[in-house]
Amino acid sequence: MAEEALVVIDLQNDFCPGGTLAVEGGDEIVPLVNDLIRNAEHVILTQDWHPASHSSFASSHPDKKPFESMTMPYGEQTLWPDHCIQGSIGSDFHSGLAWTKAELVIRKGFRPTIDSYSAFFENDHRTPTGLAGYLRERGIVAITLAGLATDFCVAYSALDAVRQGFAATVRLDACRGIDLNGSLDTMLGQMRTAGVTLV
Ligand code: VGL
Ligand code: ZN
Repeated sequence: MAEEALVVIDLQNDFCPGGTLAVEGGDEIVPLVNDLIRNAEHVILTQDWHPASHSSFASSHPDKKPFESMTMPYGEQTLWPDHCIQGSIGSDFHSGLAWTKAELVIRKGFRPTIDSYSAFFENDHRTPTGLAGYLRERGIVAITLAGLATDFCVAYSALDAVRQGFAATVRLDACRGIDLNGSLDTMLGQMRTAGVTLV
């Protein structure tokens, strides 16, 4: 039977106010996401999960500052403040998130030399997280996405979902964006063009 799943992206302390890579209003979506969780058939969470000194951290590159970018072997990479370090409080889910119903937690960004925005593939667009296979084996054909950040991990996940043949809906009211150099408009446009349903 065709099943649907809710995928909650990176609703972690470091992306909420007070965190090291805080998304404005990131914590405001928690009640909405909890409603979505309550009403979902299946719930999957993603957790940004970096080792200390991850290559996506500006602090790992002596001549770089946060929000600058640099060329990696797999392409351009934005450099971030240190965030979501494995096992840190910043990497924990927001304390108000009703996460217990989750059937799967996909961790990403754990390889030291490559970042991973998407829940499906790392930033080389080649290395899979295993999520597509998991969804297929479970008979899940459509996903709804919510979480942080709209223009990075949510958008990359939605675009990959469509490329992998899943129907994808983004609940914009239950997302918040970083908006770096117009990234929010850019990614909303890319999602619309790709056939992601934005509601
Ligand atoms: C994210 C930047 C770096 C996200 C994760 O969850 O959107 N953004 N790591
Ligand atoms: Zn990250």
